Amino acid sequence: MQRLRTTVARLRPITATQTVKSQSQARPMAVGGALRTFEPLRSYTTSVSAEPFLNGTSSNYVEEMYYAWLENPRSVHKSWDIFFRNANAGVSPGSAYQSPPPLGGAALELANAQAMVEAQPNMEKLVEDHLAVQSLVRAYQVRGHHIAKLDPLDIGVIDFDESPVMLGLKKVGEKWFYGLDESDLDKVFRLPTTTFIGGSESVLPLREIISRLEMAYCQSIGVEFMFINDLEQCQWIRQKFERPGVMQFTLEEKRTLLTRMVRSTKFEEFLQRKWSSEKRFGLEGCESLIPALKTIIDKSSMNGVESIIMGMPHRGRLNVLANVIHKELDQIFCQFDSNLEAADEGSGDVKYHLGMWHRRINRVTDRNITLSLMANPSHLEAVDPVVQGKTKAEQFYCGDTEGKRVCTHTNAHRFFSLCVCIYISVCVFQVMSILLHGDAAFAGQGVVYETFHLSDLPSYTTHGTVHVVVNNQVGFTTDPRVARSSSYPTDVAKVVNAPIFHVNADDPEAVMYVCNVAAEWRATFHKDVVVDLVCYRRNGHNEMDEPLFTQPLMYKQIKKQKGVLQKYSEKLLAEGAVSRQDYEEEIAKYDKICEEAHARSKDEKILHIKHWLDSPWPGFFNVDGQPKSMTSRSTGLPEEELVHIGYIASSVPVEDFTIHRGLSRILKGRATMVGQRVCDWALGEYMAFGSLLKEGTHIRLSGQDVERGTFRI
Ligand SMILES: Cc1ncc(C[n+]2csc(CCOP(=O)(O)OP(=O)(O)O)c2C)c(N)n1
Repeated sequence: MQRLRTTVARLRPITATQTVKSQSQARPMAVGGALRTFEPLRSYTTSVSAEPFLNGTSSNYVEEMYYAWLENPRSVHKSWDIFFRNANAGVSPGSAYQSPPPLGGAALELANAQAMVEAQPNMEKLVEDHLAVQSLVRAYQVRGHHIAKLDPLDIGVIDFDESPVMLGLKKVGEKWFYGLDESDLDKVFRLPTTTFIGGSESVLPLREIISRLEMAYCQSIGVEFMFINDLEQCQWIRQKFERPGVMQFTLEEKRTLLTRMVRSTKFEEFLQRKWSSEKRFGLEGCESLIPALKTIIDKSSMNGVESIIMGMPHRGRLNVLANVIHKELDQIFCQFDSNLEAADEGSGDVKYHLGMWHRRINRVTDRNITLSLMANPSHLEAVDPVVQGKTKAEQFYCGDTEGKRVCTHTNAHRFFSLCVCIYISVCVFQVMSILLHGDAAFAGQGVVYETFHLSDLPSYTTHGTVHVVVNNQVGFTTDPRVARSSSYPTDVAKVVNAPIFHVNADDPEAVMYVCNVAAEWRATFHKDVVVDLVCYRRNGHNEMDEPLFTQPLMYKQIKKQKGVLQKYSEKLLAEGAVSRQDYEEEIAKYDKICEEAHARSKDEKILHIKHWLDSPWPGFFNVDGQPKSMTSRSTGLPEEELVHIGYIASSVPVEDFTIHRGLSRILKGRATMVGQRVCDWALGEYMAFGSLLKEGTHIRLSGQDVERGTFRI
């Protein structure tokens, strides 16, 4: 009812006070008697205002009746059913009304009404067409991603044969699937409240409806979200992708994007030029990953995030270290020098496994941001829960309990802080995580599913992780069709109702758009979200591998493929957004940066592990950069303190609280042990936890049975 009222309220301006226009004039606005119908077929001859029962407050009632009738004609009284059928068929409101059937004469009345309806065959078609348009809109929202142009190679590794049928435009005989046909294209339809394609228009011709749905759902972005069981979240996503003109970028944004693409592409080219026979697990084919991550970081910084913890496997790791985290290039390049000596144990082969920590100013927002890429083992996704654990811990110690900036100070403080600009220090420091994945590993490793299940648990949530999948459509040498049973590698994310934005990685603007939306989603709903970068892998799994052995057709296509930087620069040059000279200067500038860093890297003789840590660990190293000696203080406690903790562990914490008899026995047994100066394993653990708590150290026991204390009593 509430929904109906809202709908009616929105339609009020076009209700009973308007007089009916002639058929040609009236198009495309629906008018008169609140009838949610289609103008070309309406032909009232009397002013609606001439009918007293359609005016004033009764018009609200009529409207509600009408909408209820549209949904289900049997839900209203028969007399209203007849009235609406007649009115919809073009009978004037005065004549459309027929008195309710008297007792005993019902059959006759019904027969009359039926006759009137049958005399107006168009009315049924009207309702059918209207419902068909609603189904069509919904079909695009649900399955538009099946026919979106997601694959830069256009080789269609996913088979969505049934899609055109589902989208309702497949011909079944002379009609399309939902019963519309080409003759309906110029008819005007009222848009349902579940779409935003109209912008400020509430009615559109069918031709325009289809074209706008195609724009929103079937270009470079495929949005998977209709499985989400929250109406507000679905509406939020619809408006982000459906509103006309959402994908527009300023000149400055386009140039920044181009610069980021230059750096991402030229970094890999530089490594290839200098160390052509070294493995580097290059990013070629998914260069837009770098602007994608930078966009998520910029937007999150804008939303108040000050620390971002990231985890990723090997693909593009060096590029992320260089161009996202901003590790010094000479520190990266020196890793390729085989004469480099490890200063400490474990320093070998660090470039794909160790992490990095860096605090700096975000250039777009001018705010501080700390970026940390966690160390990872070779086991691809195994780092995922570790990233979440670190993020949770940082959030705990920063007081970030909700994933958003909460200022806890009073008004007086707020005024003071504004004056002296210390406001950042009194607000909660916000921490978030970003996880990167490979397509095969994302679908194949169970730890991904397990990590998703932690995402909404009160004790584990990190208030939303942005996941980015480098979906190069191959896992080492394995094709998707033999690597997973789901259509997309990302289907696993559906278990937590995370929206999934598939995007063609050869369209950097579309990538930037979805990354902005993903970061906003996290800031708005504090829930996980997935960006699936559909791309390709230009070389083999590593640069030494020959992919033509196992994927000959795919690699024939890849060899013909123009690089994404070339495509995007050509687009901006054609638009006049950038001049050729500026573009070439940008490339030369970055090449110079790389060459200079390369020259400096030759001076590095010793590899220090401290340059590759993902946390600052102040106080861990001495001034020479060496770990301080590992001594630990005595942790013993006086007996009276242990006895005190033991007795606390044997008591009921709340007064007048009745506990289970079995538990009471356990507590008594514990008190006896304390009195006898003996201790079992569980009491020993209790004493350890108690002493830590007593000195103010936070303890978190985590696992399925901690509430019962299965292994503790
Ligand atoms: C847990 C685990 N299983 C298997 C491997 C072996 N392995 C290394 S890379 C790789 C393919 C990964 O493919 P994908 O996730 O698509 O990433 P890509 O290399 O294509 O970027 C495999 C199976 C591994 N390192 N760790």
